[in-house]
Amino acid sequence: MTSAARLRARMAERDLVHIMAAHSPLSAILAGEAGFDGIWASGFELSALYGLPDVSLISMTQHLDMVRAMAEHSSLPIVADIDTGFGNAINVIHALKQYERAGAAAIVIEDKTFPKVTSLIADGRQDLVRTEEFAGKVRAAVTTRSDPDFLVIARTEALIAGLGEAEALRRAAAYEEAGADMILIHSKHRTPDEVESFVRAWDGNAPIVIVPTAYPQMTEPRIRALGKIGMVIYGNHAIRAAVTAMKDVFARIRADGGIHHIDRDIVPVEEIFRLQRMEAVKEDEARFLR
Ligand code: SPV
Ligand code: MG
Repeated sequence: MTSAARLRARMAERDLVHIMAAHSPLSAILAGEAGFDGIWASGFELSALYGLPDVSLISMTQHLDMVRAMAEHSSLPIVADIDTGFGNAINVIHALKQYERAGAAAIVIEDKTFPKVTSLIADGRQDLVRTEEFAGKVRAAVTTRSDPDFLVIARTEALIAGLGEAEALRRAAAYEEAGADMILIHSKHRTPDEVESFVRAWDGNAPIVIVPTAYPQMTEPRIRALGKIGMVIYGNHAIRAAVTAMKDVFARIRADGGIHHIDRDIVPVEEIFRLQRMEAVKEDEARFLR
């Protein structure tokens, strides 16, 4: 069973799948152990990991290498955030083949111009490509996939760009018509009302994907009550958790003048050995080292 088939099966058995951001094989492993249904190979998180803003600076190769590494270490399906698809429909054709081979289960492409600007930044430059142009990119992706289960998720940034609900609905309908399996609607409103209004007005068949980073009040019971939403992505909580923990631990070591207090508050090194599967190395040593 391909990872795309596993994601489809999970979606069929649950009304809502929850997908956690990851930026490394280690964070992907932890997301798996926490019980999430899949991994969001977030462009924002990987950019931040490299100390870069999320403005199309990370190359496809860098992102793809990370997707491949995560797929090797986690059995969770990967939803790959490929931003604008690295160019036009021709670039999308190339990208789709690469992500399919890398072991991803889905790609999300967004209707912004390349280079894009991260969505949640205040007063960001948010230019969208023409609806017809983006529908062509979606069609290119859908036509290119060799695994029929591989999901093509079309993301409209119409609300992020301030173009309003009617434009968001018009674009979403055009992308579904072009073959998108799901529609990701993104919003940076601090309350769920913008997204809730879109979801209520959506009369397409494609299930909706949301990324409620800006409006965390949108809990899973509230999402379920709304209906039509098949996937929730927790977009940047792995990198924010890592930053929170490192800042706290680094500051305490400086303040304490040593590692003597912090030691009992962080995981023991044995926990890292477990995550690295050192046990398997020991077993192989016993079997094969002569
Ligand atoms: C990402 O995590 O890279 C996303 C979500 O695309 S957001 O940063 O909110 O646009
Ligand atoms: Mg992104």
